[in-house]
Amino acid sequence: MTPRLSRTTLSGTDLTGTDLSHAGPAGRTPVRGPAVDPASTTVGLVHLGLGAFHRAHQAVYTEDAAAAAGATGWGILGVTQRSARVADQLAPQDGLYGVLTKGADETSLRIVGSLRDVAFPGTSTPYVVRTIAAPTTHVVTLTVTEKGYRRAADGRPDLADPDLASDVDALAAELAGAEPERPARSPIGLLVRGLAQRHRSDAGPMTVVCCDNLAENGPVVAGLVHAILAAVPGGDRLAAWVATSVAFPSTMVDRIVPATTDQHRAEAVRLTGLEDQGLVVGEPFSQWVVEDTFAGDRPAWELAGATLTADVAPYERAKLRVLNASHSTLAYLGALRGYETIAQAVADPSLEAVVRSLVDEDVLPTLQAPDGLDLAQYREDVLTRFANPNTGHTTVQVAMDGSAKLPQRLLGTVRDRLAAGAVPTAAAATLAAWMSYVHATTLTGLEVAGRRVTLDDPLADVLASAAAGPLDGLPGRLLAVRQIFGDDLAESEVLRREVQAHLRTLAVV
Ligand code: CS2
Repeated sequence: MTPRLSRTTLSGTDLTGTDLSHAGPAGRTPVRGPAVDPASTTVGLVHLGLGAFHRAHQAVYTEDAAAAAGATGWGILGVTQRSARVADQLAPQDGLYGVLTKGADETSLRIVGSLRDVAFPGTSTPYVVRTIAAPTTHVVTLTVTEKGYRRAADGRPDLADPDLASDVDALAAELAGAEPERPARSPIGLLVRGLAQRHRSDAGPMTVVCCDNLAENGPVVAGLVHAILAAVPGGDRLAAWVATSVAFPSTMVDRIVPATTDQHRAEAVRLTGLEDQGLVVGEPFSQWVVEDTFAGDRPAWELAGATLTADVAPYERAKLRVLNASHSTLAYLGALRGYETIAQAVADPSLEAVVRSLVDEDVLPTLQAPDGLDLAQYREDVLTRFANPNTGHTTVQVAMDGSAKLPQRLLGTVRDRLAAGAVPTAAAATLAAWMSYVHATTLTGLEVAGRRVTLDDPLADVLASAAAGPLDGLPGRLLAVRQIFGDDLAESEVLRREVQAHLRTLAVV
């Protein structure tokens, strides 16, 4: 039987050093052990949302930064969101896991040692809250996906959401002196309860770093925290402390991280001789731009290749509008044509042309290039990354949660174009592709690579009923979902007409 990755089994291999050039058993694939010594690394950062993206991105930067600075206080407590699954996979491995990097021409694997502990809020909320409140903890990072923030249509916290409401109740009790025992049910609720405890124990300032694909993600999270505190009896003192002692820098995060498959896991076993249930996969490219407004200590992420800057907005906007919007376009059109992966979709010249029109005609006119970035080159680089045949990133994975993703990655472009008096024809093509996907996955049926696909979206029920009905009314009914489109776009006759025309081309209406 293959032994499971852990500190003990790892010490029995020759992967314990930090040698970057260690050749794996195959003699060609570089494989390396942790860059930090897990045994002497203590927790200084709490991460909420322990999915694959965090493990392939911020945890790697944090490990490299600690190694470069010789720091031992930047281990991570990783907190899962909805289930205990990832914590259960990683706990028996002492938090160790591999990142398998799949380039177009090369593969490598590294074991990451920065994840020092894992927790599931369903059973360990008091521990997580205590750790956020510890004076040795300085940073909380978040990757909980767009929908994880429980925002209502107006961007404010959805206090009617039962999970958030439960946390707000718990917070009110804790502000009145109760111990933080009730299991947290929402990441933002858990964050606020952790901050409350930190204030109560006078543990000093803290920085909350949102790493999700949201426009202006720092102010978004700060706004949610303050809106929750304004709604809770006794929240004003805590709000005053948050205003002066907690920083919410914005960030732009970028790395393509497909879902890990059994094939990836088997490849990792061949490379290390150890079974790894926490394995994640990523492309070689990785970028992190962080606004340098921290309230206290932070890892020296710049030593690991991150860009610390005064203004993240131009990077964030370019990435969301070019990369993520193109990704969604390829996901919807690709899935509709039966392509399993993004690489297959972008290899179809007609789909590549749709993406180029989107970027050139509608997105680029709304962007200001960040310093030193050539946006046309950026578009090419993004297309090359999508074409990497070895990541296996699926169209259906990127297609999920469209109702939460499109407002962030596409609707800003649509609004800016309309405000400039332009008709966003190309951006409307992406909306038509999404509508067509919603229609197919809720009504007519869609098969991708032999599998039936159903709509995976927090608003799936609302979208399914909006999709039902006479076909020529489809764009009007879906645009009328105001949680996604707001009043302005719901009522835009220009947009409806453009989407309708594209749906005719797609032969949907
Ligand atoms: C993708 C992103 O799933 C999606 O919606 O567009 O996860 C994308 O892969 C990352 O943002 C790349 O940094």
